[in-house]
Amino acid sequence: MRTVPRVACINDLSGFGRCSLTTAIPVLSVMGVQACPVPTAVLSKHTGFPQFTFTDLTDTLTAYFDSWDDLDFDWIYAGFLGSIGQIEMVRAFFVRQKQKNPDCRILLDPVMGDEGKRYSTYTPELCDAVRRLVSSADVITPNITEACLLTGTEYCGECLHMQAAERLADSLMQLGCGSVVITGIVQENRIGNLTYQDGRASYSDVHRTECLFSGTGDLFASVLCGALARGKSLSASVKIAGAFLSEVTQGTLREHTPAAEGVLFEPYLCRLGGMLYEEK
Ligand code: PXL
Repeated sequence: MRTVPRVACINDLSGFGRCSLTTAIPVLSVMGVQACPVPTAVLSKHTGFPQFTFTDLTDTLTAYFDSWDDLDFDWIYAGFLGSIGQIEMVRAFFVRQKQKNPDCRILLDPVMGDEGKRYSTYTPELCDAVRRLVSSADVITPNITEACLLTGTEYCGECLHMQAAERLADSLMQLGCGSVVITGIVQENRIGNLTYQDGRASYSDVHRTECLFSGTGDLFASVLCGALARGKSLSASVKIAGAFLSEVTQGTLREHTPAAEGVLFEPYLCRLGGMLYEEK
């Protein structure tokens, strides 16, 4: 393993709203991981705002990936994808990188929606293409909405019995990924993540804040990716990400930050390096 692990971060760049690359890059850096961005689209604000500009960068991606042919990565972390063509290019990049480095691992956060709704840019065709991409991933981190969209399951809210969550995780595994983390499962005043790996499910939860901030899933996946790239196990990485999310969302609530502006993670970033050493 490199002293500083190298991660290709395939995601959009949203100028305002703390999500995708503006979350992944600082989080990975502070965790001692080199973040190498592949911007899939440039937005002035994320799509949760009433108006924003959206520039799709699909046409730039082939040359971008080609120029990385002399590089190899320890992890690839892919999130928001803007078009079907782009998903095919990302899949080709996965294949090429795995050929170059069989130890290269892929974390796919299938960013498609939240609270039972698809994001406005996510057409059903785009969801189908993401479903196909899941088969190439080692770890996927859907929230409940995304898990339902991927498996064709009816969405019945964020409260999920463990048996239903395990069934959902099982259906996701059928899509061909290595392991599954279903995020944001609500049980009364707790919120947790179900990890499904090697045929076994485990669950860890934390105190829940009432407000749902944009970009929470991106922050979770970024911390998870940082911990995994630093050699932590999947279950330890999920606990680190869950504990960090709990701390920052409580802090964000105290500041009365508008939910669309995202999780106020900046004051807490410096804690992340230390958390790697606390969780075995
Ligand atoms: O946080 C997920 C996300 C990522 N990228 C863009 C988004 C969103 C959620 O709204 O709009 C552009």
